Amino acid sequence: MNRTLVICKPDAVERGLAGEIVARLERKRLRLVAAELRLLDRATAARHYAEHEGKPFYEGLLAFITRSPVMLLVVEGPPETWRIVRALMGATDPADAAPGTIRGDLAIETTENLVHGSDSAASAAREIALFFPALAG
Ligand code: 3AN
Repeated sequence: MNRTLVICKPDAVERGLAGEIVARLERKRLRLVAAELRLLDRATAARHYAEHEGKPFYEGLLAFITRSPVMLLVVEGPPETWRIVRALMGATDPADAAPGTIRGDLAIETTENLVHGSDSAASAAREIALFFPALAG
């Protein structure tokens, strides 16, 4: 089986939508392997978003993701599970996210778009190792 990382971002937890997001993943038949509510520190968030360093939205992104607890999830499913999660999430900009997706149904801003999902198999491995080192390998 294949695993990927999902983050229900601070806006999701603040709005009481973590359960809705978990339910959508479970209804799709993805299996929860790990789930933890955690307040991210800046250093961990910076490692997670290293690819965005230097972009105009980088500081705001770090401030947002560390402002209140996130719900970290590892989910398991068939090969390329990360692609299944990305399809459920919808496009990064909620204006482009199709109805029926998490962002298409529940988000209205690119900055506060509820959810993160690994964007490749390599990212999934890196992010699982970052947030759940005991599951790495
Ligand atoms: P995704 O979350 O769909 O994987 P990424 O990895 O490109 O998208 O971006 C990570 C996060 O950075 C987004 N979820 C969003 O919060 C923020 N972000 C990306 N692009 C922009 C942008 N043009 N303006 C503001 N925030 C952005």
